[in-house]
Amino acid sequence: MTIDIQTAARAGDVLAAADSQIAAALAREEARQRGTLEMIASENFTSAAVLEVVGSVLTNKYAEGYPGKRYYGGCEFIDEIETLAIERARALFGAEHANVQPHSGAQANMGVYMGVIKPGDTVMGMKLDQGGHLTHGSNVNFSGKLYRFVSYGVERERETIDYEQMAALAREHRPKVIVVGATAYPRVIDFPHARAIADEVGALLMADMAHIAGLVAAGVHPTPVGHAQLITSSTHKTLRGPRGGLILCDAAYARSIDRGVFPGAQGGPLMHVVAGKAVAFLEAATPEFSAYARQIVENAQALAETLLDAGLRIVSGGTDNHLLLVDVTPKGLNGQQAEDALARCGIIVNKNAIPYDTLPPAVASGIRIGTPALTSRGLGAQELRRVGVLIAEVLDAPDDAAVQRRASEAVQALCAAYPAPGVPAA
Ligand code: DSN
Repeated sequence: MTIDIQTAARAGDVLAAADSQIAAALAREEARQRGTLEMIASENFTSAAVLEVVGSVLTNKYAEGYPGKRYYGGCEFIDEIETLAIERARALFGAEHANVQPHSGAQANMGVYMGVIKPGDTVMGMKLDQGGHLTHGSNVNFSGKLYRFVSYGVERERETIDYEQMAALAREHRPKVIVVGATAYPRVIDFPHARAIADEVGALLMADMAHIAGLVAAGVHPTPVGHAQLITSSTHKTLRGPRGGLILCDAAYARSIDRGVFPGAQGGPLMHVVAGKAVAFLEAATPEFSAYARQIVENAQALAETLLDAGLRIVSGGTDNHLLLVDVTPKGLNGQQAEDALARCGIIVNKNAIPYDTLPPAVASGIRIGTPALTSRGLGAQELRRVGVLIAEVLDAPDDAAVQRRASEAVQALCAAYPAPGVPAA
C-alpha cells in the first residue's frame, strides 16, 4: 500500500503552520483512510458533523459533576449539551437512565464496577480468548486485578455461547454481576436467557453491547434493554459516533452508576466528545441509520458466504451481526500472516484468536473481519462479495506479486468509487 503524501500534505493549513510534523502525520492518516478498505470490526467512519463538534472549543471546558450539579462555573451550555445527549441516548435505546460521560467502553465498564460492586467481589464474564473483552476479567487488566472473575466460554462444536456452562458456573460461584457481550462473537446474544441465569443466582446482568450498539439502536440485534439492568457501550463502533463510552441502566441503579463514573472512575468529562455523542444519537435515530444497520448485517452475510465458498472456515458457520471470525488455517496460514498479506493489498483486518485456538494470541489462527466501515462508505452485498473474492485470492497466494498487484488495484478502484465519509477528499 502506498500513501499519497503529496495530496496528504494539503490537509490542515492552520495545524500545518503550527506543527508541521503532526499535520503531515494527520494528512498521511487521512490518505490511508481514503485509500484502504477498513474491515476492522470495531472501526467506522463518524460523520462530518460529529467530527466538527469533537474538534470544537468544548474541549476547553471543565465540567465535573452532572447537569445542574457542577463543581465549576460557566456550565450553562455544557448542561444543555449533556442533557441533550442523555435524553437522546435514553430515547434511542428506550432506557430509563443514561450516563454519557465514560471516556471509552473500558471506562464505562469501570464505572459500572465502581458503582455496583466492591474490590474482591465475584463477577462472571466471557473468556477473552473466546470473544470476551479485556475489561471482562483479564488478569492483566484492572478488572481481573480488582475483582474475582470467573469465565464462561463457547461450546467447542457449535462455537456459540455455552449458556449451560454459564448457569453451572453461576450456581457454583454466586457472582454479584454476570457480564455478557463480546468483541469477537458473530452470533446473537440471548439476553433473556442470561437474565434468567442471573436472576436464579441473585446476580445483576450487565450487557456490554459495544460492538452491536448500532445494530441494537436500529432493531437489527435484540436489545439488552429490559433484560440487563446495566448496559455499557462504546459509541464509535457500529453506532458511528465519536470515540467514547456510554452506560444505560434501570432507574434503580442511576445514582450508583453516576457515582461510579464520577467521582468513582473519572474526573472531568470530555464535553467535546459528549457533544459528538449527542449528534451521533440524533443521527442513529433516523430511518437512514436503520437501513445502514440492516445493510451492515446483509454485507457481513454476503462476505461470509463468499469466504465459505472459497474454502475458509467461518467460526460458528456464519454470522448474525457485523463481523466474521475466519479460521485461516485451511489456507496454511496463521492470523498474523493473513493480516499482513491483506494489509499489503490495502485490506485492513486484525488477527484474532478463534475458540480453542492452539496458537498464541500474538499469532492466532484467525482474522476478525467486519463490515461497518465499508457499509458507511456505501458498499453493498455485491461489492462485499467482490471483496470476499479478493480476500480469498490473496490468502490463497499470499506471496504472489501478481495477485497482490491485482488485488491492490481492485481495492483502489473500490476506494475511489466509494469515498470515506467525513474524511477530507484528496
Ligand atoms: N478494541 C476493541 C475491539 O477491537 O473490539 C474492543 O474494545
